[in-house]
Amino acid sequence: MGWWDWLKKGKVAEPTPQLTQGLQKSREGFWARIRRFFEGKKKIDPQNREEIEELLLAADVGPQATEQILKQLEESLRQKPLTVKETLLERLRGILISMIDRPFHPREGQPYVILLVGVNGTGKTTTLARLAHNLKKENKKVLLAAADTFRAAAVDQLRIWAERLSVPLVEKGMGADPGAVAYEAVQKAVKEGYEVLLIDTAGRLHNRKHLMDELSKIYRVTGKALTGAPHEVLLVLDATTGQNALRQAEVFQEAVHCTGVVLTKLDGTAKGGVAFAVVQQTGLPIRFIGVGERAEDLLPFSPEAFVEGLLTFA
Ligand SMILES: Nc1nc2c(ncn2[C@@H]2O[C@H](COP(=O)(O)OP(=O)(O)OP(=O)(O)O)[C@@H](O)[C@H]2O)c(=O)[nH]1
Ligand SMILES: [Mg+2]
Repeated sequence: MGWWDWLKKGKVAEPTPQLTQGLQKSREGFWARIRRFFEGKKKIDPQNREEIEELLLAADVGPQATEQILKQLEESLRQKPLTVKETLLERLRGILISMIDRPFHPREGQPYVILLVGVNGTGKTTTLARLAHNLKKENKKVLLAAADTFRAAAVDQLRIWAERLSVPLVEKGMGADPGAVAYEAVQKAVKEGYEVLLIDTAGRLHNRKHLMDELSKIYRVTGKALTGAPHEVLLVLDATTGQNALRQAEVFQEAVHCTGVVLTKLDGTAKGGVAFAVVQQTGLPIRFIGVGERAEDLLPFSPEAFVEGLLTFA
């Protein structure tokens, strides 16, 4: 299945070796403890309930998602007791999968406009370049826009990517009005028949209010240039920041209508449970995950493959 299909339809992707490798730290870290604990258990009692809670919290699942998992486990056992062969691990697996399996509502649009937002350093520009790379491989006509005009280095970084990928870039240099960059890029994409427009944005400005005002302006301006745009607003979160990512999500969701999450740097954490907390809190589907430094380390997200990557030893 191609990247374009994934973007437009959100069909479930297959597990890949990159995923298995990228989740190694988590699988061998906090999730190995969870797996060992659950595979030996047949029931939940007050004492091991507390232990389960501690294990999930330690893996960054967060208090609300942890409580939800525990409640669902208890409910599941009430409704259907474990068979002789089953252990709590199988039940946990199913609950975790359904928890992060959020529906994605595809939207129509040409050009298909994708806005990337998130605090500085989470991986917006890298994700944008990786998306461009994969879509270009499928012969899609891709345009980039440098709406992070706060730092000169941000525009330079995107220009380097654009050259490397042989993808055109709309830029107006450092200090330019990011709204104007976005507007111009959408107009160009419409006029010249681009299929995808990827807009990079700043992760840091003088202060948070300023950043949020700027993002909502980019969002509005994009919609003015093309009705229905942006079709996708990807909130990029760094998995290694754990529960901080949740606070960021809250702030960004107030400023713009996010449609999905990109969870990056999963290779850099032994916890990985933040995925459950993020989906539980934001209600957004995870669309892509970053599991390494290489271009091929951005992956379409599959709930089944993700949970397998955390809990299954080959
Ligand atoms: N290990 C690892 N590193 C990643 C991943 N995704 C991004 N990075 C790295 O994270 C760093 C920051 O990425 P950027 O794409 O520049 O982040 P940004 O959100 O654009 O940051 P600002 O432009 O400062 O707002 C880079 O060194 C990337 O290589 C990932 O999945 N795994
Ligand atoms: Mg950037």
